[in-house]
Amino acid sequence: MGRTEELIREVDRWSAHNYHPLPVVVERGEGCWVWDVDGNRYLDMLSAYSAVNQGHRHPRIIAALREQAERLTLTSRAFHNDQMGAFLHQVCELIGYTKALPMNTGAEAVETAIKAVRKWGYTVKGVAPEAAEIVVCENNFHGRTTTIVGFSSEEQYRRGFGPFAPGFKLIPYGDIEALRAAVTQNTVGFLVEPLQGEGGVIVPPQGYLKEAAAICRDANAKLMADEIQTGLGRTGRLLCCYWEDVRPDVVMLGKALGGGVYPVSAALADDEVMDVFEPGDHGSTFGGNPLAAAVGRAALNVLVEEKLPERAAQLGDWLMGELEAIDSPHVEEVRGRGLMIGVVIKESSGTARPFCEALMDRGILAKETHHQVVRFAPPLVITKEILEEALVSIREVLQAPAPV
Ligand code: IF1
Repeated sequence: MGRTEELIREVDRWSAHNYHPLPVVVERGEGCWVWDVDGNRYLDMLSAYSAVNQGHRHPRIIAALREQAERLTLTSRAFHNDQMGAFLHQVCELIGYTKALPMNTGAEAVETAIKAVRKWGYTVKGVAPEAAEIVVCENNFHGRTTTIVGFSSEEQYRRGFGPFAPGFKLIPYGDIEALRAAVTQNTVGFLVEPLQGEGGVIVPPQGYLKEAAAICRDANAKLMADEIQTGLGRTGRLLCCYWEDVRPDVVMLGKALGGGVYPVSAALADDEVMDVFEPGDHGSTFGGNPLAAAVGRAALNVLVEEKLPERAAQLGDWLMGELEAIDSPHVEEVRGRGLMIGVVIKESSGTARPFCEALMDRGILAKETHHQVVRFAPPLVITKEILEEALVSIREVLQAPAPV
């Protein structure tokens, strides 16, 4: 038995079976590339679902991790540390909000935003106790906690995990009239991905976010943008909302905020929302720890100094064009923004998974989403030359008979 099979068998034996990974065992990563245990090199076209925007093991981020690890890694928030203030100052100034609350995972940033907006609803807006409502969209993905999957429209994410928290109203994504109709005096927020990732790389109609911001303003409700996957350059702007010049009331960041080396997330808002938190209201053992803060600062520096959002915009436009130009009997649509691209496979050609396996055989790691979509989301440090090389294999796979 080869090393790959041996290691997959060990995972199969000792891990809960909560994923169906591609049959590849990665042991090393650098920039856009990863190597498996048998020494095969692959182009990473998933970037750990946009947590590796800066590339695998970016030297400046690794240096920050190492340096801080030599000094101090964790104190809890029971004491101050010398890194958190500077990190939150940097992220607030970069993204343009007066305060941030640091957490670890994206789901924790979403839960933090939900708690903040609900408490703002009760203490500032004057919503009756326990009556706060947050509007969310069908096909959403905001994480895996029971509160969050409670408002998922994906049956599998909910099955067996109830009962769920009340106070959420589902509407169709991209349908501005549905939002207008859903808002009531008890609405405290509209939680939305500016582009639905897991939902299948769904770009909303032009003007949707702008209209949503206006409806929220008129209803004295908060526009809550989940930029955990779309933010930090992924779609070609620092935030995906900037494509419509929209400044959400609350922004959730995660994934690439940790530079692909450490879980770092945060909820950002202005004082009117953030000041509802009082000492002891909310927190987390690791949230805002010095190692996360040092890594987060380096992750943001790389993002800005290497102009990763601009790269994603330029390379993404070109890549979308190249993918659209492929004459393939299997492609229904190519959609996305920046370097967050989905190639939709026709049902008549089967599902996206076999295409991902065929790409893996050619040294490209991509992941399907929602059965029919091959997602392409390479690290934003990728070059046009590397993408041109990848397109040779992508064309081969998309122009060959449908893989089974
Ligand atoms: C899994 C999906 C992507 C996210 C958005 C919050 C979170 C995520 C927009 C929560 C996380 C990850 C989670 C991971 C796979 C991946 C994923 F397929 F699940 F849906 F990216 F599309 N908001 N997405 O995309 O952040 O708590 O994970 O740090 O759960 O399978 P997290």
